Amino acid sequence: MPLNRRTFLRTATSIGAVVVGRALRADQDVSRRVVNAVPTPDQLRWQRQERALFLHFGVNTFSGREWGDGKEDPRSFAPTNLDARQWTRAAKAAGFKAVVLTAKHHDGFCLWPSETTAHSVKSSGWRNGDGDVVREFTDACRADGLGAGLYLSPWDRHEPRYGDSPRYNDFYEQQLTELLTRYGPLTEVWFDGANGEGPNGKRQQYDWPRVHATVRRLQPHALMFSDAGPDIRWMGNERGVAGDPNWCAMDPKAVPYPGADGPQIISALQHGIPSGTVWRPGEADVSIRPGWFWRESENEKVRSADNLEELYFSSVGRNANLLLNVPPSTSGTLHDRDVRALSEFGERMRALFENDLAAGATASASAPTDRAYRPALALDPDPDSYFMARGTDDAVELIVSFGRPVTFDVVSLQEAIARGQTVESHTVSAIINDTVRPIASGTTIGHRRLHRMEPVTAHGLSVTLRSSIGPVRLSRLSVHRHERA
Ligand code: FUL
Repeated sequence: MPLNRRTFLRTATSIGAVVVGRALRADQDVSRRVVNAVPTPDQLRWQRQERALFLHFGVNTFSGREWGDGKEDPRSFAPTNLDARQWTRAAKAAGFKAVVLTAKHHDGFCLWPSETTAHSVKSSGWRNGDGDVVREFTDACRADGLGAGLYLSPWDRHEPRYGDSPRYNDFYEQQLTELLTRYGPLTEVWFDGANGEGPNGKRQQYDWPRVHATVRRLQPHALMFSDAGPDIRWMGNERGVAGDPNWCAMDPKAVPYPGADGPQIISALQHGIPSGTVWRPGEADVSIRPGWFWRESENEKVRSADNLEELYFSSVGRNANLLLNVPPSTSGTLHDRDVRALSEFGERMRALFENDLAAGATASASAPTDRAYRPALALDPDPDSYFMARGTDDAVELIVSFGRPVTFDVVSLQEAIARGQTVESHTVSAIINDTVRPIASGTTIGHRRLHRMEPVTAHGLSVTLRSSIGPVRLSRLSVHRHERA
């Protein structure tokens, strides 16, 4: 049934969407031009953090397995020198703003003294059975001013109630409640979709609406991650590569539950859906090592700073957050090699982005603008001020003049995503004397789009922005150069 304007407005408001753009004609295609989801303040804060560290730690650290079978002896968990501050200091020094710890992986071993099971740190000899890794971790995050997130695997290979759906759901709810009530504010709760039981394995029907309601009630500011959101979506691979295009908006029906599989689902996760009614930005998870858990044999296979930079450009540079796994070793600390790679990477990113070579430039636009949205606002660092052209369906061109020759090899573009995401495609050209030469082009921008190129010396830039889903709002254009370039 076609929607008339009033019905549409009511519908859009009731589903939390906002209406943007010029006045609608009754015959306009509302699904494409008008509905535009926006982030909640917590999602916006999270997207601006860009980078988080992932810590896979547990009995697998000591067995060398990726997926424990739940039969591990709790006494095998025996870190010799656990130091959660070493984790958070390394994260902070490298520019990461939050850390997510596996409180329970698929083997069911709990890193906190849960009342729900004996399969936990309580039964290990570590700290005489009085230890609590989740407590030490959350305390360390707070001491270093980092967000704290927890991963609680729904799939549990130890717990006998797993597969007895209502009873396991109660057990899971109790574990979740312990984590949500004992450790202060959490920024993220991570639900992975893995279930390797196979066709003859136990079938557990999770009660996702109950899980989501519990997190919202007990930790209203914590964002929930899973393939199916509701707040943050999986990027569809574990290689740290976001889709291109990558929209933050999503159709909630596209991925109906965590762990749903199929090519269409992966495509929806990778790209989002521009007309989607919910804001569900992507998080790209990837490990610094071949495995998720630490293994001595992989110490030589830690990614280099160059490789970590590639990941940054393929995730953050394509409008997704990067969740980089750096697993603690059997000592309970991050291995020297991982720390070295992290700190080199962090130092390189700091040096690259600390100076904006477009600072002091002047800007103009191809279309008229109101003063409140003048072109110069795309050059100031305030993420909430933006350049927006008035009333045109054509491509908008922003022209930036440096007033001197500037050599750069990275261009960063950002949309004012607090108001939604609309740019569908864009081209960046260098203005060299009187010539204009295209140097980069792409699809979506979103929170950030990064372009790398061979060093270019130019007097200015022209950025052409095309949108078919709403007004273009460019919050920032900045220009950078690698130190070694
Ligand atoms: C997957 C798990 O099966 C892996 O072990 C790892 O935890 C990864 C981040 O999520 O679903």
